[in-house]
Amino acid sequence: MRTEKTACILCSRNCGLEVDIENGHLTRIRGDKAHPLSRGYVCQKAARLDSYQNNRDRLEHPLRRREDGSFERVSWEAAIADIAKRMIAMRERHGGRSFAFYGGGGQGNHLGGAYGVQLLKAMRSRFYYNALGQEKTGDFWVNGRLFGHQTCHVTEDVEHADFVLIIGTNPWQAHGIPNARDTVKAISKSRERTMVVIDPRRTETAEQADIHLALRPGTDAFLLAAMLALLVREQLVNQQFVASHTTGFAELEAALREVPIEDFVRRADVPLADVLATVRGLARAKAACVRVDLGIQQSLHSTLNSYLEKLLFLLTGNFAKRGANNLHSTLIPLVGHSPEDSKRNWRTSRHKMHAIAQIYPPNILPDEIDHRGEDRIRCLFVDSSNPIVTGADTAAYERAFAKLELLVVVDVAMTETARFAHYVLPASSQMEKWEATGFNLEFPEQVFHLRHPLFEPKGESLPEAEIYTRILEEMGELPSRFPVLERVARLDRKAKGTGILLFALGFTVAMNKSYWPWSTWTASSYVSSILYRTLGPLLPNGAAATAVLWALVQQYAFEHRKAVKRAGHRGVGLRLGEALFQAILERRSGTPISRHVFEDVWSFVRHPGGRIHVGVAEMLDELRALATERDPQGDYPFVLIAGERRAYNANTIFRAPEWRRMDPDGALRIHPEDAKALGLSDGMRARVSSDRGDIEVTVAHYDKIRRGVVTLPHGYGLRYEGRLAAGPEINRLTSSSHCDPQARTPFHKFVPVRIAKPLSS
Ligand SMILES: Nc1nc2c(c(=O)[nH]1)N[C@H]1C(S)=C(S)[C@@H](COP(=O)(O)OP(=O)(O)OC[C@H]3O[C@@H](n4cnc5c(=O)[nH]c(N)nc54)[C@H](O)[C@@H]3O)O[C@H]1N2
Ligand SMILES: Nc1nc2c(c(=O)[nH]1)N[C@H]1C(S)=C(S)[C@@H](COP(=O)(O)OP(=O)(O)OC[C@H]3O[C@@H](n4cnc5c(=O)[nH]c(N)nc54)[C@H](O)[C@@H]3O)O[C@H]1N2
Ligand code: SF4
Ligand SMILES: [Mo]
Repeated sequence: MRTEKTACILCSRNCGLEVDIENGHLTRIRGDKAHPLSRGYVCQKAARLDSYQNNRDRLEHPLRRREDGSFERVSWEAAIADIAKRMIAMRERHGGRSFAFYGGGGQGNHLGGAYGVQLLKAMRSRFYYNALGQEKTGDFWVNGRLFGHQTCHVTEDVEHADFVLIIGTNPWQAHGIPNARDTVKAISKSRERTMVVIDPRRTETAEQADIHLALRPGTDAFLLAAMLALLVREQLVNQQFVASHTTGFAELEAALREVPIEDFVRRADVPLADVLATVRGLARAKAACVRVDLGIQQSLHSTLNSYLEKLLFLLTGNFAKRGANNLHSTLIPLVGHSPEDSKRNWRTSRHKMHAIAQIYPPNILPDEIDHRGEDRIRCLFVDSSNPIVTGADTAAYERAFAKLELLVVVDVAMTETARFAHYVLPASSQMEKWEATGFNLEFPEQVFHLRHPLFEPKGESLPEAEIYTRILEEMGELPSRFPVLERVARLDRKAKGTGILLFALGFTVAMNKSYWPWSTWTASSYVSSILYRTLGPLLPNGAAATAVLWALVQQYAFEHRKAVKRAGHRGVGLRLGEALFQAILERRSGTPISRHVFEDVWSFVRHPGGRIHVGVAEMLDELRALATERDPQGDYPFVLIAGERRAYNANTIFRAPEWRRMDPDGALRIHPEDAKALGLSDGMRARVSSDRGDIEVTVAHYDKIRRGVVTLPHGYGLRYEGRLAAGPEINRLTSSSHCDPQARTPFHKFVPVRIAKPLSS
């Protein structure tokens, strides 16, 4: 038995863990008290992580699909030779627009993506799809307008706020904020602090709130607009903040003055007195912040919601201070910036959709593959993602993926998506390789946790760094040796970092471009793989795949020198980066990498002059159009919230059904009165139908929801060992066209459905 440090990979919090390991299994898992962020915190899901590492769907060998749909084992050499040959042929015949890359990272793994996305360059393509494009791109688009760059990301200092407004998220189950349950409990217990929750459901979080605005689903835009209009009417706008830090307030104010407040509040069906109390509390708090998630991002008016939500903290001056909302610095840049008018921002063939934050929305992908035009996606890589289950409209995905000329899936397990692949390439699990995430979304202090391998790789599996570098080499995009860089790197490591300057200079000259693959499009700069092959082999303990981090750390230390030093790292120039890199490599419980001051937030605003542009024309148009909007439910009697986070779901990361301690069927939650009217008793089966499809579910009576609204969980409907396990395949009900006009994010939290007894009964 040995004890090791690592982190949980099930959600963006990546809590630090201390694990006991015996005979290839994680036998005991507890929170790591030495982790600077989570400080020993974990939720119930982490205890079962062994089910990720050891389950019968794990891949151990490269597989090739036969004509009859079954898979045969092939060697790495054969797989990579054939894949590279077909990719080159595809590029020559159909050009870069025939290729797309999907994923490249999940809740716990972002190092691999730095290697995977290089394939886009090799194929001369820009079509990068990612699950973020079905939840957060509307938010990123708004950030671009407000703050000048789509990489400006807002965080919320919930732990230090006196007033917390939680909209469309349930941190009790979904987390997303530091040590969520402790944090929620602490606010709830304190007399001085206030928590308001806007959610149609009385969630565990809402139950602890001072005010719960249980609105009608999909009416957030109305409610938030009314709240902003109340700020204006009640003269609660922080005029000083607005005058010194923003532009465009006059247009915004004019639009807000037209909002029929009482009408909109009625539409949301919440008590006006509670809305007023919320608005006053927000404006008068010493420090307030707003925390949001899918409840507004995957619902009607997604992008508009993201705009209005941000105006709540901006117009009250709750920005760039402790306990408020802030921008933060970024070590691993998960997203980029995509101006709509740039020629580099390719339009897709069918939907003419552009990228936001360098991400195309998964919603349009089936259509971009499945059409007769010459200009279509024919070749796709999917890495760390399972779109057949998680994308809107599963049937459309199945039809489209069956038409691909080459689909390669890189995963740790035989997923639903992998079943459609021509080649399935086995990645080593996140416990068998060096890994980390870029979910360092805190401000002012940031912690980065590099995890070391706990187990030997299963079978012939390889880390992504090796898989993609081999493909690039086979394609002839990368030479197999870099004699000069290798020499410099060797010198550097021998001299324990004294030659780092040389290496850095040599490298920068060689690359002559910014470091990160997402931000550069020069076909020559395969930065990640070159570092992997030159610096990588010299790093201790087989940490070759972390080589790409070295460049990112150097860049981070250069950009945020003072903040890095405040976190306790020492050194001048490139040596500061080197010191930070060493600390990250050595420390097993995570490394504090920076401590900012609140003033820094203003340097993260990218509009010239550092002003926030609060009057976003497109959004003001959409805001004005609300007044005449008709009820979107049509003649479907129920609204389904498709994809709730519950105690035992974690995207599609866990495959073995036995990992769930409760709710094995992922039941349909329905108000008892609604159920009674339909003759559905608790535990009975029912049929749920939308305009896309029908599924059968198990009924659970649930009185914490409005009548007319039902919910189903996310992350079920998987196959295990080839057989469909229990639980709803929710995306057989969802539609890709029921989506936000700006960002194309799907309205999963507002799916009109019918419910009935199953046909068989
Ligand atoms: N247990 C668990 N935790 C997870 C995950 C998981 O799979 N399982 N996944 C992780 C991921 S990838 C993400 S993105 C986050 C998502 O985290 P959340 O967004 O918090 O999760 P959801 O449960 O999808 O939706 C949040 C809430 O939105 C509410 N809601 C539904 N419709 C509306 C509406 O119209 N208006 C408002 N205001 N609220 C509405 C729902 O009732 C729900 O309580 O969770 C992360 N954490
Ligand atoms: N209807 C509906 N649909 C939804 C949602 C919803 O609320 N409602 N939520 C959406 C949201 S917010 C999200 S984020 C998406 C998530 O959906 P996806 O982006 O598809 O991600 P995951 O389900 O997390 O799939 C992760 C995959 O990565 C694999 N994996 C794990 N570790 C590694 C590794 O080290 N290397 C490689 N190569 N692979 C690995 C796992 O086996 C799994 O197949 O689902 C979305 N879909
Ligand atoms: S799933 Fe739970 S333990 Fe794991 S990172 Fe998220 S909050 Fe932490
Ligand atoms: Mo997500």
